[in-house]
Amino acid sequence: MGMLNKEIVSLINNNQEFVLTSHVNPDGDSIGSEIALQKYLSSLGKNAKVLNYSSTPANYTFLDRDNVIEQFDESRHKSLIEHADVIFVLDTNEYSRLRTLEPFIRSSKAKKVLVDHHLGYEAASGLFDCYMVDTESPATGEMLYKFFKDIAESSSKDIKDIISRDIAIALYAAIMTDTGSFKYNRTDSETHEIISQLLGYGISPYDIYSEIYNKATIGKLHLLGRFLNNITMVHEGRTAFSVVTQKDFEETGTDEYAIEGFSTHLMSLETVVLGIVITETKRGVKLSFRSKGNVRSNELAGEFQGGGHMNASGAFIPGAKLKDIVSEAADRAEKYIQ
Ligand SMILES: [Mn+2]
Repeated sequence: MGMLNKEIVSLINNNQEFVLTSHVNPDGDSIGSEIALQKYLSSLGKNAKVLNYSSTPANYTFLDRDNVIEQFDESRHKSLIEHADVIFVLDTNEYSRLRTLEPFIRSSKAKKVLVDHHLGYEAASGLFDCYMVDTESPATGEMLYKFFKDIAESSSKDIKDIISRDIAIALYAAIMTDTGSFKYNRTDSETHEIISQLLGYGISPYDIYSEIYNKATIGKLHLLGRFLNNITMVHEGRTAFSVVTQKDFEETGTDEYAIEGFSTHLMSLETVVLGIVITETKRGVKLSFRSKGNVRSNELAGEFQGGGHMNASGAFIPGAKLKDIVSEAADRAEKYIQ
């Protein structure tokens, strides 16, 4: 397949204590990649702990049947990070997205390994000891698959001696979620070939999809109803935004996690190139931007001290009033959609 990352292989072979982590608000790729790597390391007899800032979202707990993921707690985990031999940071190249783990990981004497597919890793240059980066890859889970495959080939092992059924499920979930169920641009024939190999384990695409996406509550659908009803189109239909208020959350019995995926509906509008989800939280106003093509949503987010990727970004304005932000966001958006 590719070139075996020998540096990472020798770090794995020559060490015993591992810590794995990923970004705040973990997604299917972060949880799936953590589980896959944790299970691989365990199979080699290594001690591998997964520590996350956030708790695991309910729709991904099925990947962690053995409860290996722990929510970071300074008093319990500080010395574990300090004394680890190797720390893997998966699916983000920004230390700040590790939130409260950041200072402990940065000051740990452990070798730090970055495994990620996001743009902007140049900024992390020198902050890790070892890099496995592929910005063309659709998912960290796909990078790990190739890494495992390379290990198998270089040691003349069967891939099934390395990728167990549980690892296959975790990698499948990682790749499925980060490719938008195999529809985003970076989904290519290689992705489908890898998925084909994973399906060889007899795993069920329907069951995995259902575990992750068919978990809505009636409250979430009622909230979605309000969100759809509130969609406003401006700039000749090129920008669409909608607002979710604290009252909406209260009256539908939901919380801020329930808006995940709502932006897809804005982007499904044919004429729209920029979508903005505006959420009133208890501490301020949250803006979530999505865009199509060359519309630089991250620069718009930057105007609100936020950031992200060109087509997906966000910002948080503490203490702001919803009404002010709605008009400001729409006004500032105009110059980005030309
Ligand atoms: Mn990812």
